[in-house]
Amino acid sequence: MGLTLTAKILQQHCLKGNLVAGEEIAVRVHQTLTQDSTGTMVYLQLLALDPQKVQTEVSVAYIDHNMLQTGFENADDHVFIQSVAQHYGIITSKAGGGICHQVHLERFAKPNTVLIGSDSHTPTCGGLGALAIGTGGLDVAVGMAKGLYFLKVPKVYQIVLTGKPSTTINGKDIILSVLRHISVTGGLGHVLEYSGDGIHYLSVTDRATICNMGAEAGATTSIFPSDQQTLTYLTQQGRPQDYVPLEADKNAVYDQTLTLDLSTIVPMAAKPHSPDNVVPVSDVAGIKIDQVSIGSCTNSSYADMMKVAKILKGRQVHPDVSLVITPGSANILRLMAENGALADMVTAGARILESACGPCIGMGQAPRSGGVSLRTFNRNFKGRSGTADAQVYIVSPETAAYSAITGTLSDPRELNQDLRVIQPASYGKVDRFFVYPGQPKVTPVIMGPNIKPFPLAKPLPDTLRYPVLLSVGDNITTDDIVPSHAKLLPFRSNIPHLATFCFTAINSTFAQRAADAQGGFIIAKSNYGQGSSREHAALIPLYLGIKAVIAISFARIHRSNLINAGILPLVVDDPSLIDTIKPGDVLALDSLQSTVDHNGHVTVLNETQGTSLTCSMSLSPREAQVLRHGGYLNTIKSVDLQEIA
Ligand code: MIC
Ligand code: SF4
Repeated sequence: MGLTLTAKILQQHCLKGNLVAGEEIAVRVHQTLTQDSTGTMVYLQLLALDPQKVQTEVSVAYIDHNMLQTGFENADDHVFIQSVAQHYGIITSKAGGGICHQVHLERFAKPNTVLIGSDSHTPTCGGLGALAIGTGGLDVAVGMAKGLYFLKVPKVYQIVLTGKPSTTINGKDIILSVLRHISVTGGLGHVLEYSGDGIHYLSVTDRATICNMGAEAGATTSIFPSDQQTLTYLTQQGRPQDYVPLEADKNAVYDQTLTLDLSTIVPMAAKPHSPDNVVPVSDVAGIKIDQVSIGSCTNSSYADMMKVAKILKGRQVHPDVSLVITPGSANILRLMAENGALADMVTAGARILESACGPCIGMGQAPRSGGVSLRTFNRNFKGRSGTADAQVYIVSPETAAYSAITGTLSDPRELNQDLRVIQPASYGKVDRFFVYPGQPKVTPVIMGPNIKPFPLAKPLPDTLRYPVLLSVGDNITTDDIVPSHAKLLPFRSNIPHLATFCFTAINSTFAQRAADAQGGFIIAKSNYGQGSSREHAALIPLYLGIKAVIAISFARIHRSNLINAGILPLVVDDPSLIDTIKPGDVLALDSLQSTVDHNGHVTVLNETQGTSLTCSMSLSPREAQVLRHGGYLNTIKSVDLQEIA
């Protein structure tokens, strides 16, 4: 039986375990990336692990999320991250260098390597054949300290792309079409692996856009083969030596297959408030818009920027529209300045932002009340833009730029313009935003007053008896659990402060009630914890005394974050019973230690209703140990990782 591309990479880099779907293995980690909003926590954890130096080939600490410096907090965090990076042999990409995933693709990612990152869009680098996985911060800290990562062997979902896309089609329209088919849960437990004749028409950056938004399908990661397009890109980036050819065996066997004919794909839009709420742009054309925002790690490549510049050149942004553009890296911004694209944008009336996440993470550019915003980003969850009642549509840069001119949501095919971009033979580079590390353990760690210790759980007790503090529905995002915007991002290194905002958009009294109750449970439905990798969505409930989340299912990264923090992720065996548990009910869980050790079923006795149900956790032996010890960090301190793998 032939091997999938995913299996080939996992097999080569597997350190321990069997390549059987669902079983946990340990893999060698070649590269890690962090960004600043999750990074402060990662580096506090790395300090707790205190290796001599990082055990990876390349580790990069990007500063790209928390860019507003309206007080000392973000600036302190940046200095802290850079100082820890220097301390342990990590490269820093300073503020202004660009968005982590775009810069990593340009400068560091390599085919046939394992990259983990403390950001859910780390799979972007799957666009050039890396197995790139978004994880919680503690997993990245362990990856740096020990050079390994534990994951459940995913199933492989083959996505066959046939046919040739038209020139107005962006990778974004392709991944939106995939999401339309498989929804925000369709990738759970799978790697989305692309193949077929159509992939040869897709550049590495289009592929990166597609891999980036595989995160929105809940996939473990997404990956393209490494082929001529990969070699071309790496050559343009000045590192052809990093190329290795890589593809699945012809007779590889997949768990599922979806075939898409690229010649039939049309411009697509994800309507409010979910990335899988996808329709052709023509179905929603004519909606009056207030704001257009182009950029983010999904669509800020050189080619995307040049297509936007082509559309804007000689035209004018509609008087009722605010158009903001965020190039993905300092190098792209430099190229645009040199070739005149920047002038075309500004002349048309575009606002240019620095190379960073910016509006995508709510760092400014919140739309007006009830405003309609078109964004080339990857997530349009309610309220994420910073305006609770804004209507956010996710579209391609082509659709966004054309709509900015017309003032309404418009189909870029009407332009009838050749949007092909001639790539430079060499992209050149801007190196000055990188700070390369010197001798490890020489630079002192600098910690400002906003940086507070993170909470640690206690070893698992044998019984838990607490009230239900909150009951929520399907697809609760980590943005719902811990909101993220310009006012709160400065407190990512201050769990006690951030805790007061936990679940505020859903239930304004939760944080106070949890603090008063000194222990409790959360009840949820399907796909609890989708979206961001922020481990704050586990650490803050831990800080507030949450002992277990009982749900129908969990998103992958969040489930790991709960276990890493020492919170039980209980999956109800009969989903129809989840509604029998009401807020305020007192639940009792017994014999937890032996149940966790034997990966058995937990009986949840609802003392208030006089009913009971059972739950399971599908724990690997390592995860069971982690829960027993009260979290990953406590475990590593007392047990040798190699032994528990
Ligand atoms: C996001 O896009 O939601 C973020 C902000 O990049 C997060 C990380 C975070 O919450 O800091 C992610 O995707 O993991
Ligand atoms: Fe940054 Fe947005 Fe990408 Fe997250 S999705 S890494 S906030 S650009």
